[in-house]
Amino acid sequence: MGYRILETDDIPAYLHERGHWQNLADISVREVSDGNMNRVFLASSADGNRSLAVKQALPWVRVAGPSWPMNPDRADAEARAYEQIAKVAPDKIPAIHGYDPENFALVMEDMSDLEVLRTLLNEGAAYGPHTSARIGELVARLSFATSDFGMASADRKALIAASVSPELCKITEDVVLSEPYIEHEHNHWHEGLDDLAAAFRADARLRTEVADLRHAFMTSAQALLHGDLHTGSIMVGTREGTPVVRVFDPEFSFTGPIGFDLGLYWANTLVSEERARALGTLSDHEDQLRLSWEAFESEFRRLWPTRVDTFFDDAYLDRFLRRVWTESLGYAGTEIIRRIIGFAHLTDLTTLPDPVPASRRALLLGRQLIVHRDELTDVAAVRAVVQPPS
Ligand code: SR1
Ligand code: MG
Repeated sequence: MGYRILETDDIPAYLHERGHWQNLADISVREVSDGNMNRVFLASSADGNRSLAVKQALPWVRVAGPSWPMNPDRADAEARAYEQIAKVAPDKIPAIHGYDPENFALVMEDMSDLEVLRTLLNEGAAYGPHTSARIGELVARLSFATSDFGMASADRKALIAASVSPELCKITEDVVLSEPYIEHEHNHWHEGLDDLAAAFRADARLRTEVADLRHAFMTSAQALLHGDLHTGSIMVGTREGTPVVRVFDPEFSFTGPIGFDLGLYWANTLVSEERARALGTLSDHEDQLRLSWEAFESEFRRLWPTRVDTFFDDAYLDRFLRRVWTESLGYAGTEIIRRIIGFAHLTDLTTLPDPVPASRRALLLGRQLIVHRDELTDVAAVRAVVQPPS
């Protein structure tokens, strides 16, 4: 039949055809699309005992419409990423019930009993002790398993080839790693930020450092990444008294620098911290970079003895982790900056009564993280940049 764009009314028959739902009499469907790229529908039974989510990639960027075409085969990358993550951290992603490559649609667990982390944080909630640790652990497990430490060389080459994702990588190369530093129609910002946006475009040092990070993004196939690990790609909650953390939306997945995943998460925690500081609701925000890094590092070190290639010795592990740390800081800086003067802004800042003071702080922090990343050798040094001693 070929690819067709699913509408709300199509979902019952679609789920039936695909063998996911027998009795269509008791099904109701609503669209809950929220992200920038795709459509999501939730189907549930009248008695509330059964529900499924259907996510479909459109042939364009959802928030931009048909004027920004985008190959829907990005859903293939998402399905492949879920497969890889399921091997090492099945408890940290939604259950996937099926992938339909013809329609670029995933049928998956309904997570509407959980909350998007960004939404909770914007409402004033704390992170709690588990979230960032689980994220650090997930990045360590996925990246170790899909690196040259966790896979035989030939298998790795096959993974790299299978994970090539030119269109989605180009989005990141553009909207995160170049456009904010040049004149571009995608860029916009709050009027109180004109001077900083202009200063960043004229900042040769900043631009060269971003070029370095951009080139590493393009060439450094260290491991399979989630590729868009911000707080809107994470759901949290409690099930049967147990804290639950689920990462979703890995459509930007490809083999790239591990620091890109950690850096995106850090950027979003740091921006949430600026929001909380502006509103006087600061709680455990300041701890999140440390918690996620410590969990990442200890899990990566725990896995190290299982590496498949022992020419990589313990001294090399230290060097490698140092590189990941430094690049994570740089990517955190680029993510902060693009979310304020580039494309796809963050509600953390845009919904503040006055977004300007917190946005200015965040922009300057982003620049520091990029330009001084080599000198920021530990968490304390980073914290001193986030909150300079008064
Ligand atoms: C055109 S897409 C803009 C952003 O939305 C996605 O969630 C990624 O963060 C991307 O950079
Ligand atoms: Mg997304």
